[in-house]
Amino acid sequence: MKKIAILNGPNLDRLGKREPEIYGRATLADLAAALRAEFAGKAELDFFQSNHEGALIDKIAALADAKVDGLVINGGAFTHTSVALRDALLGAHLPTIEVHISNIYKREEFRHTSLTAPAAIAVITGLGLEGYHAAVRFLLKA
Ligand code: CA2
Repeated sequence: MKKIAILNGPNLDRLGKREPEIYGRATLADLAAALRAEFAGKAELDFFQSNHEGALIDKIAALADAKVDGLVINGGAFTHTSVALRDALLGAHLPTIEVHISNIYKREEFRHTSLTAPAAIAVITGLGLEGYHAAVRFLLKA
């Protein structure tokens, strides 16, 4: 069975608890439950969330060492700021899909740049939590 990691960056632990008009009402636990339900028996899913840049980087290195089959990452605001996260992803050489719940291109100018996107096969932005499902589906076929 393929192993797929799902990484979420800063403040995504607040999902469903604030700003429902942008991010919806489902929590990160709801997302994990929905993904586990869809991919039961099809993929081994490893969920990780951190508000700390270094913790995300350490996790990416560990996933690279473990040679997981795919990575879905929502780097949150680090997407727009972190050269270190980009370097970690480029160095990991893992099939990666970048996901954003909101459409970053409909929002403030500073969200229009993703430093991490060049490390990804594709970016899914604006499909809500469905983006994570689509990303895992793609990685299982890839
Ligand atoms: O749309 C996305 O998924 C983002 O990656 C979310 C980040 C934002 O900085 C990116 O530009 C786009 C923010 C995550 C904050 O999530 C919250 C969720 C609920 C309540 C408060 C924050």
